[in-house]
Amino acid sequence: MSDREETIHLLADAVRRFAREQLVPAEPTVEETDEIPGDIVRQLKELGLFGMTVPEEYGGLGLGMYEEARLVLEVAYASPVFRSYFGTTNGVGTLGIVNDGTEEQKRRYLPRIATGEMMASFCLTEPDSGSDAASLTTRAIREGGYFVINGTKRFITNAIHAGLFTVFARTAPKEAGAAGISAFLVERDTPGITVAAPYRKMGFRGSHESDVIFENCRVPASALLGGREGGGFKSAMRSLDHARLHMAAVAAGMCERLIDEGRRYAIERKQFGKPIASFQLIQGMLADSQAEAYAARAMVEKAARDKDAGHNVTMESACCKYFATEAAGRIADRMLQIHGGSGYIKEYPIERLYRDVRLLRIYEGTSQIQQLIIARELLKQVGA
Ligand code: COS
Repeated sequence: MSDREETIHLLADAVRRFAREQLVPAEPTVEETDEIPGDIVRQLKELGLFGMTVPEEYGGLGLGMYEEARLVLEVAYASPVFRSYFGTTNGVGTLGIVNDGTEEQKRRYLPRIATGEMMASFCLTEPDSGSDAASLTTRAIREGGYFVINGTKRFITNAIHAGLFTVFARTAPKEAGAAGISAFLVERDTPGITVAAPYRKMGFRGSHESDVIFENCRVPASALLGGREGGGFKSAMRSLDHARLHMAAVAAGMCERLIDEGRRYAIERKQFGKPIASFQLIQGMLADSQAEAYAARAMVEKAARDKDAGHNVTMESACCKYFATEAAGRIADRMLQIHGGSGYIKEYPIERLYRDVRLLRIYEGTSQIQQLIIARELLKQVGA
């Protein structure tokens, strides 16, 4: 094992223990209070998790995709809400800067993001532009050395905590389509930004999503990501390729937890004079789930290694996100079924995890969008 591999191995081990010993026991409190306790946030920072994707020269861990996936698989054993707190920041909230930012932009933001001092949100979705991201209508109009941004962004994760927003806005008329979209790095204290109260959701309590409204929000031209107009859509897609692989790792980590919950209950619970784990119909549900969880994990690890080797993984990350999140949904359903009536009450974690896992098939591109991407890339391979 190289020194680097040894370090990552130790870190993954520390994250594994942290998830199981600290995060899992904190889940009921997070559910009740809708907040992640300050002590846990402090420990997430100490582990360096806010800086996973930030290169070492800017104070982050500078992880490759495989290394990132390893940590995410461990942390996602606990409620996905914990991951959401730092993972969105240094996922879609930061990847645009890492991939496309100017040197000045990297120096200004990445060190603070890496320590968790500054959180970052990704503002792409709008009330009338979700899956069809290229149809967004937020405008950024150049006025001398400034751009004036107007528009509403929807479902923005961590907006109430964020110090920085990556905002996608149209700098060219609608007819220019995706090529007319630019990205801006907008600081929270810029006049003209309103962050609405967080939504009340089906699950994911402890993670906060809000509308962010930009009204005549004037930002200097230096806020333009990469200093270049028109590159915003491609930058967003590139960030999403990465984030979808990360999300597949979240789903694969959750699969392991869900199976542990189902197995534990199946061993404890007795009916017809025996633990229900001894019944073959229960075993069938466990076996199908384990096979799918293993497949999800193997896919993520393979695609992550391919990405690290420099391959384009647009299709593979869509395959991973699609398969792993759908598998997690099926597994949550089976594990709840194993719990029977007890799965439907709030006493067992499965009821909450079942609600939480539902979101994975929707955000960062629905399953149907992943299908479209997979088919598009497959056809592209033969020039069709
Ligand atoms: N990486 C780099 N460039 C990409 C890309 C990728 N993964 N995907 C598309 N592009 C480029 C294309 O090559 C094209 O550029 P050219 O015109 O120079 O060829 C441009 O971006 C437009 O691509 P396309 O025509 O495929 O865009 P569409 O409008 O058809 O949209 C989908 C494509 C549906 C895939 C996109 O809108 C999408 O991902 N939607 C879901 C959005 C989402 O995930 N939202 C979740 C909330 S954000 S957390």
